[in-house]
Amino acid sequence: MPVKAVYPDVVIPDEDLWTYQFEQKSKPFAEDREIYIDPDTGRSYTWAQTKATALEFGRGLRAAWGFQKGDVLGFFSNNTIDFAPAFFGVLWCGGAAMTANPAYTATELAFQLKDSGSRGIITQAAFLPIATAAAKEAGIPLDRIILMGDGRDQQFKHFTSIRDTANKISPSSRARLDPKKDLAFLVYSSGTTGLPKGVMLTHTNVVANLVQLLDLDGKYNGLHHTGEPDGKGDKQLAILPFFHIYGLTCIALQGLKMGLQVVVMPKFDLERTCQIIQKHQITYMCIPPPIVLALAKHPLVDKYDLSSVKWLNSGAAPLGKELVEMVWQRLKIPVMQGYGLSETSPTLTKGAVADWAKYNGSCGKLLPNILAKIVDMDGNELAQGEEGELWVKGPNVFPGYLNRPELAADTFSKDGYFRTGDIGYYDKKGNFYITDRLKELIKYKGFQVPPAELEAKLLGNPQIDDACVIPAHDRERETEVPRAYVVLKPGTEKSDAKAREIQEWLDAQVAEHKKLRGGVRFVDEIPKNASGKLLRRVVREMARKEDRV
Ligand code: 4UV
Repeated sequence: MPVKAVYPDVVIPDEDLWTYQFEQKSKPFAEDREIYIDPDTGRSYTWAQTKATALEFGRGLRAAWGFQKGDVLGFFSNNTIDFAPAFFGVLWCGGAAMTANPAYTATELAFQLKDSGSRGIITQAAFLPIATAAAKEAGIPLDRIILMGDGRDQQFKHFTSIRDTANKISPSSRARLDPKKDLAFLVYSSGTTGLPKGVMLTHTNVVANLVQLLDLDGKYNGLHHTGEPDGKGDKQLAILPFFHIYGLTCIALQGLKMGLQVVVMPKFDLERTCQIIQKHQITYMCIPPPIVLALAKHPLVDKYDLSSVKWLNSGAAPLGKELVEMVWQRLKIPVMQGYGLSETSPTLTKGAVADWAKYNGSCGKLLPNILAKIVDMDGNELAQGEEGELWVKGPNVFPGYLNRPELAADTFSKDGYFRTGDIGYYDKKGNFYITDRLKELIKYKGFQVPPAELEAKLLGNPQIDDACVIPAHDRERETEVPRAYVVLKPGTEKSDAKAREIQEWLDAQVAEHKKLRGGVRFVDEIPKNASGKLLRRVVREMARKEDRV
């Protein structure tokens, strides 16, 4: 029997995201409540301003470009308070927002623009050199690049000026959507294997995950638009990027729906984080494990008063129990874990704050309406306590990868479960533990690094005969790092200098988070099975031995 969430089911409204966020008859907080706050400039959006700006931008986009239902706009930006008003503008038109990591190279961005069929790009002035190069490569006219954030550029329109044409379009002409079919977001993930693919997230997927999260965070984790520490309600620091599903749903969207304030940081910096926590009296944060590490160990932390923080949620990559204990000893802040994937909008399991110490190491319990099973290699269901692959079913699970129907059979089981590619087990109380990964994905500080992408580049090097990239473990930084095992062409000298040369050659072609921080190792052959399939597990064992994990 599949495992059912211990929390009672919740009702998922059959609504698109705009209706769910902006058109409810009653709302528990005032419309002039500030939601998105820029700590550097003091600029902010209230709930009502977010809606009004999105509406104007949507009307402007439709007037200027004829942007309509089914169209895609590529978001290439780090965090800014303009992010949510801009993507809601896209949703107003009936389009989908595709998000890309602003650390990408032009080629990486162009791939995603082409693959998603993006009609334009919204970015910030600092990213224009890459955005324009990628637009050229993807065949997007340069007048389809618009800006958001504080920077301006003479050549490119800011999204506030595209809004000037809005009056040509009626405010009541919002696109009518089928929430179960129409897409709200296209985020990219390499899934269990291969290159990044467009994860199609429907309006229902995202609305469902918000309803599921709200139930847990409101009832068990004490999040509220009024209350501690000053009666002004909970306030989160958005360190996680909005281009990644964890930041998009669990911060940008959840904050707006619950009336929680979101102080938006453009990019992580430890000292700035501590300053903002102290100044803005931040009450909770969603973060990846390397930031838990910094809070546990970095000397800077002692200079600041972080006592306003009620709890931290760590996710996106594995977290060591010891660090959780260290944060408690040092700061008296409970750390719990959440777990999910881009493909599940994202949250599948989350801890309740009262349980953090008792179930340290667990990623929490299934959110309402989710069914799960742990299976062996043949898909047979395993019992409680037994380790296997985690399969899930629920309203937040995506329908498939964009333009890749041939992947459906590998992505979903015959009985409709999504195969996460993660290995774990659950205990008697329904707490889940993620212990390993079956799929080839590497996570550097929570960011995806698809090994297939790096291997393809390595194989294009004339000095290399074969290559395999696997996750090595960097204890100092509490993260996985990509390491390449390489077979050199006969006669090529194996030396430290050659390893460095290959590493630098590859690093120059990829985004910052994909760099071969785990180094290059030379081997005589890459282990393969009889049909020539790479035996990654064997290579991973080699790395584990070397790293003594
Ligand atoms: O697709 P993605 O990049 O998505 C994420 C999502 C992270 C989330 C989501 C909801 C939360 O509440 C939360 O705390 C974090 O990262 O990568 C998905 C893969 O990341 C690994 C796992 O291999 C997924 O398949 N992963 C995500 N969370 C954890 C994790 C975790 N807590 N422990 C171990 N691995």
